[in-house]
Amino acid sequence: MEVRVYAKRIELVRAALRAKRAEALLVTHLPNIFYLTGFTGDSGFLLVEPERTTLFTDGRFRVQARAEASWANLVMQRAGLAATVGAHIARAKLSVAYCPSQLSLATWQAARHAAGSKVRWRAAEGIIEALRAIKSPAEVAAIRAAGKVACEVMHEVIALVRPGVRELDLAAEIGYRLRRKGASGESFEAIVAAGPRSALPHARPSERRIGKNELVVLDLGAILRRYCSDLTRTVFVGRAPARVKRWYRAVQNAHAAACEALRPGVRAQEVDRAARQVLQRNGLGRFFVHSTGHGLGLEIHEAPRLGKGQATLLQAGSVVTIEPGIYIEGVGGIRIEDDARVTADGSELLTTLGRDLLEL
Ligand SMILES: [Mn+2]
Repeated sequence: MEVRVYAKRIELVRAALRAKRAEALLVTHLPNIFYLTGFTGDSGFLLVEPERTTLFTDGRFRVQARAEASWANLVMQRAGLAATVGAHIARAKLSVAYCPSQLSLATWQAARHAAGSKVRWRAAEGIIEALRAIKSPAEVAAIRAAGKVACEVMHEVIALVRPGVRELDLAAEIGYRLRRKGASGESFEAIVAAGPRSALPHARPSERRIGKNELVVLDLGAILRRYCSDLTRTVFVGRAPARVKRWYRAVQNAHAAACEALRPGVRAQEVDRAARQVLQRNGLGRFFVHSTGHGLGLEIHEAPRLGKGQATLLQAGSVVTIEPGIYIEGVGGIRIEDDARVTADGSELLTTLGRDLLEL
């Protein structure tokens, strides 16, 4: 990414800081540090100051930090990262905003101790997350590419689903095939859950072998150019009985209703409600135990959240999952999940793999 991309993001942070009446922002969450600088090291803090941006890291990342964020003021940690940052803040005499949910108590105490009693700290959640919620065209392109890889692997792995195959075997195929197609890794540990285990929304793949006449939920995602995708399909091994077809159609209709509701200017909770109402009308409301979707980007779960009570107004440029599902204990589960972009006047699906029920 070009330097001016980071410069622009940092200017937006400074504008948000002025509104919060703080002079600097301490950034401790690595995806946020990457978003503002391009630094990919796995240890570091960032301080956005009025006239400069200071990146704190240790000797392991000196060369990398110079290469990735040569424009930043680079400070190598001495005693510890938090103490180094605190001492820097004390010298600069700044009032500092920080994000409590992204700071351990130990780090917070060490930084505050080193900064001394004169520094004014202001808790401020979500400043960078609000910026990250609106994707640039380049970010959307990366998520779209990650979604394409996910769709290709889903298509291939569905062809491997048959009685006798272990969930773990399919999960291993998913990880391998994602990487072979250029992913740097999986957005999360893939879910392969068959039979009654498909009723666990976040089942971990097990030794269990897929049987005949079972639902199988596959949930996977690729990380490409550091951006995540997230895709779920549910298939049936054998000929699906009428009730499974009915359930599947309800989830499919809930998915379509949520996609239809997804547009700029609506509240996030309205998209959730659109999906929930379809399932409720089909008598399945109580089996929908999670929210309809979540933002995704540098992280697999980020703003905005599409759930009950989420009053955020959706804006063009957000990328979210749409993933209604039902989970019937002892029987099985069905989830259909795609990634969608909020456009100027509606939404567009970034993952396009077919979503009709496959009977294998
Ligand atoms: Mn998801």
